[in-house]
Amino acid sequence: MTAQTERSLVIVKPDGYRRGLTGEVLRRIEAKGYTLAALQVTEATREQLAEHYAEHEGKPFYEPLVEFMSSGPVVVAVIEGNDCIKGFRSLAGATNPTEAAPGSIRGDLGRDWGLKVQQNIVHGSDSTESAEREIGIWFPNL
Ligand code: DAT
Ligand code: MG
Repeated sequence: MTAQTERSLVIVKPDGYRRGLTGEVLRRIEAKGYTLAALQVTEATREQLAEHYAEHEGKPFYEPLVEFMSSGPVVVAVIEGNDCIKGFRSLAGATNPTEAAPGSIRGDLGRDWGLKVQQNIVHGSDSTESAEREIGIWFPNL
């Protein structure tokens, strides 16, 4: 029996979009062998961000995070492939770009800018439950 192909929700955050890194992020996803199942440039609404980042509500970086994610266009993608949730988290690297390993998206392309929230170029779902929940927020028709 074949396992159902896993899906993950990836966002190129406003810093990545502004810096012209969308192609580089998508290139790494495709070079790794994952498939793009959906792709959209959009401006996130406050409602989408509140749902997306519900787990972080009340944390000191929550408001700066929502503000930052509203600061410009984002590119939202659904990627597909066996174990792609873990695989993309590995491609992305650690949350803190200073600590993210060289070779990872955040390690190669990100840095600490001394702001209240880390601007770390990409989001990737952290579990199958989050992935399905997040895909529902950004791609209600999928
Ligand atoms: P990740 O994006 O690696 O899953 P997360 O879900 O814990 O990390 O946090 C969401 C985003 O919030 C993260 O990408 C950057 C920011 N962030 C997290 N922890 C932070 C902190 N301690 N200080 C500043 N920004 C933080
Ligand atoms: Mg997270």
